[in-house]
Amino acid sequence: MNATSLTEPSHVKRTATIERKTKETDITATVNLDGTGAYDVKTGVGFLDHMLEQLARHSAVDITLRAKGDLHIDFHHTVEDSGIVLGQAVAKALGDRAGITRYGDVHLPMDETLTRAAIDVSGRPYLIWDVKFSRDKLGEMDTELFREWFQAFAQNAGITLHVANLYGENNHHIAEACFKALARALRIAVTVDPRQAGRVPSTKGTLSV
Ligand SMILES: [Mn+2]
Repeated sequence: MNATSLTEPSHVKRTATIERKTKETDITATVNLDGTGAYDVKTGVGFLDHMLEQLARHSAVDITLRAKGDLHIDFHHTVEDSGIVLGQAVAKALGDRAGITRYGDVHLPMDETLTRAAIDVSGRPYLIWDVKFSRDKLGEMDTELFREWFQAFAQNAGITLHVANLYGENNHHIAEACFKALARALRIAVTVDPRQAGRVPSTKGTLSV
């Protein structure tokens, strides 16, 4: 892969598919980092579908995801494993991470709610999650599962991710602003920066997971 091709994403397919099957879930995810935000998401958890559709739409990363999980137990495995598989797909699509912007951050407003997200596509997984909910459930989904999804995604995508809800009242807005903030920060961070000229944006020379 030469530097010229890396500055022109149309010449480098940054797509990946991951399939993962356990006794708890069976999940397939495909991403295209240079997409238009197209999505086709079915997890069996309505609120999670709504969130992952927001993630695709606002990151401009195309996301196809199918999950069959043990929802008769609860939503925990399906939510967490969806984060794992989507994170792995993003990591695979990033490849050696050469030429990317690497950092991205955003303040994302949604009516009365304001949420901040900052990303380093570092190869060093880390999540700071400073988000509290005043309700236990949104729809049928336990609000404690949002942290599980973000932890799984950050860990498997190989990104450092800080999410902080600065203020807000409505729990639907608080959750949705987290996903939209991730989307916008991710969009910036994974975008190919022509000034990197295909170099890995690190003085260490590697951002591999
Ligand atoms: Mn909504």
